[in-house]
Amino acid sequence: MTDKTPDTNDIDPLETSEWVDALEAVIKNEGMERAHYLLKQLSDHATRTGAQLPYALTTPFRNTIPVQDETPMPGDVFMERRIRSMVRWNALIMVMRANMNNDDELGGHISTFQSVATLFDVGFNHFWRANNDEQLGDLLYIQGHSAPGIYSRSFLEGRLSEEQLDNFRREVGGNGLSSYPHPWLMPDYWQFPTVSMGLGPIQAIYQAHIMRYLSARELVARDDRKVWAFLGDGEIDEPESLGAISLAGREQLENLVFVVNCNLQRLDGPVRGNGKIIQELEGVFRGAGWNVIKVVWGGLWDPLLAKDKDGLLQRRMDECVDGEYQNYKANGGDYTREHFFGKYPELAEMVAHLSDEQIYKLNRGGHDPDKVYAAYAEAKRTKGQPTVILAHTVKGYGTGDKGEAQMGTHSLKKLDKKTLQAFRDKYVIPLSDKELDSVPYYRPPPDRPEMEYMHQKRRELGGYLPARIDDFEALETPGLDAFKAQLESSGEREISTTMAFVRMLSNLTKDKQIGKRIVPIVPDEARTFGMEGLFRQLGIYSSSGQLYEPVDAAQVMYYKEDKKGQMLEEGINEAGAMSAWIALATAYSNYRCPMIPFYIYYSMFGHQRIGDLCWAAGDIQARGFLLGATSGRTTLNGEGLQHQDGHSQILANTVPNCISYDATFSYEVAVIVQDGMRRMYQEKQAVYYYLTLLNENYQHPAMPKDAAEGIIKGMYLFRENVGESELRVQLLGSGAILREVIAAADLLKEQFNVDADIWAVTSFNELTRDGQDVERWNMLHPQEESRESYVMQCLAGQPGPVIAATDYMKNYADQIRGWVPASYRVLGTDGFGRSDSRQKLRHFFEVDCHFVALAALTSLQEEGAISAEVVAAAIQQFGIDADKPNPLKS
Ligand SMILES: Cc1ncc(C[n+]2csc(CCOP(=O)(O)OP(=O)(O)O)c2C)c(N)n1
Ligand SMILES: [Mg+2]
Repeated sequence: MTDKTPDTNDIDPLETSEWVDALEAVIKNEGMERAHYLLKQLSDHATRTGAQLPYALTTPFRNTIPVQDETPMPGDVFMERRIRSMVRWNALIMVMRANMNNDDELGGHISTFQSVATLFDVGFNHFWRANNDEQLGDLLYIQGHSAPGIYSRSFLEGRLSEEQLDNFRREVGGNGLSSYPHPWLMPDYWQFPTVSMGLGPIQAIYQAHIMRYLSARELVARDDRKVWAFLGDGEIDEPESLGAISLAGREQLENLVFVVNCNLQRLDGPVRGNGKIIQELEGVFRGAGWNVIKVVWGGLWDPLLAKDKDGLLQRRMDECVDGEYQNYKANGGDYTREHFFGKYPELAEMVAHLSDEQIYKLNRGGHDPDKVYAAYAEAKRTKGQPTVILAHTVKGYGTGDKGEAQMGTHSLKKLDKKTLQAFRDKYVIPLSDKELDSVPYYRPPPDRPEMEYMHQKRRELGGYLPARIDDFEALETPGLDAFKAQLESSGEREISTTMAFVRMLSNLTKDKQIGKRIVPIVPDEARTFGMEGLFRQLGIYSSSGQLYEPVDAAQVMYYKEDKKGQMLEEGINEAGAMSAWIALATAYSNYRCPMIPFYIYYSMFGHQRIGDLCWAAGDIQARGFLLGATSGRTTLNGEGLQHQDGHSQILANTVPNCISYDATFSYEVAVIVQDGMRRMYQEKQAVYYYLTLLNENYQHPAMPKDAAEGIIKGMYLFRENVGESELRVQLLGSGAILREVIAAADLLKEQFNVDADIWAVTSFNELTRDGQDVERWNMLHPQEESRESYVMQCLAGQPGPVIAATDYMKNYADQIRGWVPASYRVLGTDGFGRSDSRQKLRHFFEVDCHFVALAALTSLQEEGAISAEVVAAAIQQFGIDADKPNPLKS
C-alpha cells in the first residue's frame, strides 16, 4: 500500500508521486531486496555529496507485518477463545477472593493479566515447548504481577487445585501460591524471579547469551530453544531493562524474544502520555540491532486501513499520543468517534456506518490472536537477530468502566456485581447471576472439547509450563588433597589470597571431573586480579572468535578471544556479569548441566551495586561462587572512598542462602572453596557462596592441624598462647586485619606481659547464624538440655576478655556478642574510605595492631586486672592522639 499522505510541505506533488510510483513498481516487479538496494544507493550517493539526509528508526504507527504476509494461525479459534475466557475468569476470581471477606488485604493484580492474556495464550497453545526426557523446553520470563493468570491456566489444566487458588498469597500454612514468580517458594513451578522490575529482561538477555555459550562449548546441544521474556511498558524505564539490549543485538541472539506488553500505563498513570511508547521503543531496539515487530492494530481495523488510500487514517494514528489512546478506551465508542475520527471529516465519514459499540470494539493488536500468532511465528523464524514484539494492549481489558484504561486500574482488586456480570457475559462464562454471589471459579469437566483441546495443545509441545527442574545429578567434586599447594606454607614468598585463589581456579579448570564446568567470569577486571594468565589458557568466549590479531599476540599470555573460550569477560557491566553468573549458576536446572561459575569483581561493586540481583540469585537457587576481590576498607589502599569496601560482608548476610567468608590465608580459601563445591554440587544444597579476597601480599603459613572444621564453621584457634602471665586475652580477627591481631598479640606479650590466644574468624556471619539458630532452638525446647552455640563452644573456659577486629564495619563482628561468654570489645572500619597507605588507613580507622592492643588493655583495665595508668601510657607509647576525630564522622 502506498502511503500518499497529503503533505502541506510538498511543493511538487506530481514529482513526489512519480518517485513513489517508481518505488512501488520496483517493489512489485523486482522485490523488496532490490528496493532496499536502490534506496541504499541513493542514500549513499546523497551522503557522499555531503547532504544531511533525514533518518528515521521508526515506521508509521501500524503493524510491522502487512496483512498479506501474516502467517495464519492453525487451530480452532473458537476453542482458544473459550480457553482464554476461562483463564481470564479464574484469574479475576482468585484475586477477588484473596481480597473478599477478610481484613488481610492480600492484594494481587487484575488489570495487568487482562491486558496480556492473549499474548500468553497464543504462546501456550502454539509455541512454548516444555521440558521432558526428549527436549529442553523454552525459557519463559513472565511479567511478575501477571502471575494470577498463569496460575489460572494451570488450574484449568488440572495442575493446581481450587484450594491452591484460594491460597493465593496465603503461603504460610503450606499448599499456597506465591504472590509472584518465586522459585524458592514454588521450586517445581517457577523458573525465574521477575517481579523486581528490570531483572527479568537483563537476566533473559544473559540467559540467551549463556545458552549460546554452553552450546559453543559443546556442553549442551543448541536446538532451536528460545528465551521469551515478557515485560511491562512501564518496566522498560528500569535501566536494567534496556541497559543490555545492545549485547543481544551485537551477539545476534536469535534465540531471544522480548514481548513488551504496551498497555500504555504503569502504576500511577500513562507510561508516555505525551508521546508513544511503542514508537520510542521501536527506535531504541532497532538502533540496538533488534528485529522489531509492532503489533499495533487488531484485525477489525484491517478493512478501515485498506480503505485508507490517502493515508489520512494513518496520519491520525501517528499524531495521537498515548494519553489520548488511553482516553479512547476509557471513554468508549462515541468519544472515540468524536475525538479520534472526528478530527477529520473524511475519517468521520469512513466510520459513519459503524455503531458506537463497533467503534469501541476496534481492537488493538495485542488482543487479536491472529496478529499475535503472526508475530510469534515471525519471531520464531528470525535468524541472526533478537526479536522484540511491541504489542499494543488495553490495561484492565474487559473490566468495564471501573477498570479498563482507568488511571487507577493497576490497583483494582475487585469488581462490583454489575461489572462482574458484564465480564461474565463478555466471556460467556456459564454462571447465573445468583451463582456469582459466591464469586466462584469455573472449570468444566475434563472431557469437554475445549479442555481436551487445551491438553492436546500442550501434549504437542511436550508437557506443561511453567515447570522448573528442581533436581540434578550430583557432581563428584574434588577432595581437599586437590588443593595441596594452598594448604602448605608459601615459605618466603609473599602472595595475596587473590593470587592463591587464581592459582586454585586455574588448577580446577584442569580437573578431569569438573574442569570443563568451571567458568571464570570477570567484568573487565582480570588484570587487576592477576588473572590475565587465564586469557590464553582458557580463551575468552566470543561468538565471533577473534577477527583481528591481538596487539599482544607475541606474548605468552595474549588476549585470546575464541568461539570455544571458557572464560567470560563481560565488560564494565556488573549487572550483566552477575546475570551471566546466575544463568550458569542455575544451569543445573535449565540445562540439566550443573556449571560451577566463579564471578570475581571489586567487592565494592557487588552486593552494593547489584544487590537486587544477589537477592534474586537466592530466590532462584543459584549455585556458584561470588568472589569480592580487593576487599577491606583499609586493604585496597589507594583507591579511596568509592572503592574501599567495609560492608559487603554485612550485605551478603542479608541473603538467607548466601554463605559468606572473609579469609586471610590461602589454606582458608582452599578449604572454603572445596567445601562449597561439595555442599552445592555433591550434597545439592541450595546455597551460594560469597568470599572476600585481598590484594595485600604476605607470607602464608601452613594450615594448622585440624583447622578445616573451624574454618568452615567460622572460627578456629590459630595460635594458642599458654604463657606464664596472669593476664590473658582472646583476640579475634578476620580477613586482612587478622595479621594486625597477630602483631598485637606479639606486642601485648613483649611490652605488657599479656598472653593472647588468637582466633581466626573466617565468618562472623556463619557464627551469628549458628548462634541465632541455637538460641531459637533453646527457646522452643525449654525442657530439654540447652544447646551451645559454636562461639560458646570455642570461647567457654578461655580466660580473659574477648576483642575482635576486622576490616568491616563494627556491626560485622558485633553480631556474635550474645554468645561471647566474657566482656567483648569490637573494632571495625565504620566511615567513608579514603586513599593513603595501608598503615595510615589502619591507624585512621583504629584497627591496626596498636588499637587492637589498646582495646585489649582497656578490657583488662575494666576487669580491674591493670590500672588506667598502664592504658594511658600505652596510648602515649603507641602515638595515638586521644582526641582524634571518630572516623565514622570524618
Ligand atoms: C523495581 C520495582 N519497582 C517498583 C515495583 C512496583 N510495581 C509493580 S507493577 C508496577 C507497574 C508496572 O507497570 P508496567 O510495567 O507498565 O506493567 P503493566 O502492569 O502495565 O503491564 C510497579 C511500579 C516493582 N515491582 N519493582
Ligand atoms: Mg504497562
